[in-house]
Amino acid sequence: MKKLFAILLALAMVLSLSAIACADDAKAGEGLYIGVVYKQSGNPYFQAGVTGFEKAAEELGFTFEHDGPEDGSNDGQIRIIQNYIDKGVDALCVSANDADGLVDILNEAREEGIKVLSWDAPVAAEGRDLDVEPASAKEIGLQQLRSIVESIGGAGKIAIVSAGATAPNQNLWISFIEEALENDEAYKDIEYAGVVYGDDEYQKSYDVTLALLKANPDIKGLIVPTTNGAPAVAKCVQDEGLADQIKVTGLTLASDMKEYIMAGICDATYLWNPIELGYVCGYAAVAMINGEATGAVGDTFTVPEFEGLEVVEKDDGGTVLFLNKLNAFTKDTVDAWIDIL
Ligand code: RAM
Repeated sequence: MKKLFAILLALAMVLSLSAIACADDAKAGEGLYIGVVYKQSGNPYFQAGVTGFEKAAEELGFTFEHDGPEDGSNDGQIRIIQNYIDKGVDALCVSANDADGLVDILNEAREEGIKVLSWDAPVAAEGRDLDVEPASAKEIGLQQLRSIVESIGGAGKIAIVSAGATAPNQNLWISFIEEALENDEAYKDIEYAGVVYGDDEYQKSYDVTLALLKANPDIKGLIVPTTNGAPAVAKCVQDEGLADQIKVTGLTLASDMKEYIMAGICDATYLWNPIELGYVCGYAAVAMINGEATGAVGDTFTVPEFEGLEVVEKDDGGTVLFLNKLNAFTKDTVDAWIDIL
């Protein structure tokens, strides 16, 4: 009897140990379904972001769909989000074309229990649970300003060629650039010609740059805080034979800009790694669906190879998770990045 009891006990221990092992093997995102929305389809920057979500999905076991409107419109994003709500997603990860334009539809989603995260371009605070950003908007904006001012030798006229007029991320970066231009003594010799919008379309960015240069023949520097706009702007400068007179900086893919960096039109351009942005957002979404985090200040996320991911307050009244990795692409560093971005 004692022997039988011992055998049964041993069996029970083996079974419970294997149950623990199985539980360990179960992936945190198994059975979860996420809808990823970006500003526009066909933009390589967002394709890189999707690669990051794919990596997170492989590791965590969730499934996801991704989509963005062809025309970069708010209405197009509303249609995509409605479709995801109808399909029963557990979380939405949205890069917004208009911070306020998605608040109503996203709050409808939240009422149905869907977690709402913005990534890349923030949704207004009242329409999201958490914003995931590459770095502080102030730092991203000022890095580009410091860079162009250095490139043009500290004095002269500059302008900005941005994405869409309502783009929440570009508008924030620009607001910090404009604030510094107005208030910081370091920029007293900089004349500012304002912003034109290329709507994240190559041809439109080229055309508005051409018009800007015709209207301001004395421009010395251009800031282009959009990956779609930057190569078009640099090409325009090159085509106009102005490579010796005008410097360009901005937020760019390395592969798009190598040619213009090597030609000396850009001393440096910048970008975080959008693959990492999608990757971290995928991890954050799963943790929030599983109730391990709500997106409140102080929440932390465990993501392989990332440290110190802690939610902080954002000055729009919501909360944000920063990756804090901004890379510079120069003659010396661009080659290390062109196969990645
Ligand atoms: C474009 C988009 C995106 C922005 C990058 C820098 O691809 O406007 O939102 O983050 O540029």
